[in-house]
Amino acid sequence: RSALKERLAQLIPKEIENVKAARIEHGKKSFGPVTVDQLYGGMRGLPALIWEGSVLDADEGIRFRGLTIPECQELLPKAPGGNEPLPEALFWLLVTGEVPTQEQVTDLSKDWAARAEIPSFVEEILDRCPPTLHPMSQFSLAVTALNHNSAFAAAYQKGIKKADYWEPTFEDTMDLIAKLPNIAGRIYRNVYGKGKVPAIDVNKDYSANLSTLLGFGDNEAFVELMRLYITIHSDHEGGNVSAHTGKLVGSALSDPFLAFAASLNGLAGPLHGLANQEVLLWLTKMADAIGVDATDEQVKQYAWDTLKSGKVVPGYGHAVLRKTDPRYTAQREFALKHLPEDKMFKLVGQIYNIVPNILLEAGKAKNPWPNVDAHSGVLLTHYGMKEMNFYTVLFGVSRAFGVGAALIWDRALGAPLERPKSYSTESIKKMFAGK
Ligand code: AMX
Repeated sequence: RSALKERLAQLIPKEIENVKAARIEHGKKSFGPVTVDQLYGGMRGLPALIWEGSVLDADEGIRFRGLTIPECQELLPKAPGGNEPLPEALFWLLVTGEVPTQEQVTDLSKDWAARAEIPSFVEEILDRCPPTLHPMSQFSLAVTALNHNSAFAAAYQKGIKKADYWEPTFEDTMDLIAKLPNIAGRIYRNVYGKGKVPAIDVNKDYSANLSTLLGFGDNEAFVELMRLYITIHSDHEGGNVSAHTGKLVGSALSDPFLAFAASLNGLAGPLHGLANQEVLLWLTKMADAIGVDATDEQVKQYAWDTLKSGKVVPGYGHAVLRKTDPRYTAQREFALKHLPEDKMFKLVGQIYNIVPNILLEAGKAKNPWPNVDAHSGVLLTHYGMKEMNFYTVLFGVSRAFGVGAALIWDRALGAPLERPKSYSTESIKKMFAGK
């Protein structure tokens, strides 16, 4: 057993009691009324899910098990000589609620490196995809196919007891996360003609291996960026499309590969994870049209033109957040430290000074501030990863950490099949007739 599984086995009985106690004390309490508008309005603000790994505050942003992003940067173990938290440590935190030791983090790095290989038939599936098939579709195909070797699916066929569901879920989640660098690396190299995927180095951390497989392993700053990137993209509470989809599909006892592939299909939408690709496209078109040294007036005009043509400004706005996303700020600080003179970074900063006022003036968006996707693409571009269609794959690699941790806890706590009630407009009219 890995150190993490050992710790989890100790925590689960306590947490089951904790949940029982919370339900006895609060189970019949109400969050307040549900309005018909919430049913039509994408369920905004509707309290509907339990998600243990993180909670999102509209003003302050995300906290992973109670820790803000700057607190994670300070408290979580780092690589020797590195400044950014190791995603291994973040995963440990999401799963246990505890900050791990350096040794526990190294144990996870080694465990993931040992599980990293993907079956040859999955390699073949990826190799046969036309390079014109979007990298996110390829990613989802490969993750779905990993279900072939699912420990959970096999155990379920053998009649595993409900109390033990978490164990094969844990194994599948560890395998899933471990295999993503090989999948992402293969997609990147196949689609953009970057040669063969090299081997994993069992003595390196997850982000170093991911960077090597993508072809950027020699650049320590890129490796550091990956550590930060995965950490901040990992989890954003339970209601966002990718997180909620994974939880929903997992509730049918579909194994973690099937559940996470569903998450990826949601992440591939332009209002969600694909926004990082859209931002780069938008920035590139802007730079082509008005240059990277454009005046504020030109940037203003360009943003207004986007809105007037009926499009959204990608990277701005959020369904929950009402202030600048701390994930944006963390990336901005990284850029200020590592690439302060980069022209595209400067353009992103200029847009930050201009777009919120325009969105306020336009008067529709409830949140005029930037989200995580407004920044990630320029950092990747700076280090030479210019293929914007690939960016959401990196978001997907990161999101497996949060969805995986949630799937483990859902099975440990015996979360039931999700089945909310739906209504037709006709039934709502009848229900409230004369009221
Ligand atoms: N540009 C232009 N219009 C925007 C806008 C933006 N960035 N953000 C919101 N609006 C508009 C909406 O389209 C909506 O218009 P409508 O009434 O004509 O349909 C109106 O403002 C009200 O929307 P909202 O309540 O503020 O937002 P929401 O909760 O419905 O949607 C989001 C949130 C993120 C989809 C939206 O802000 C958006 O489309 N942003 C651009 C895409 C983006 O950056 N997505 C990434 C989000 C983070 C992530 O998941 N990775």
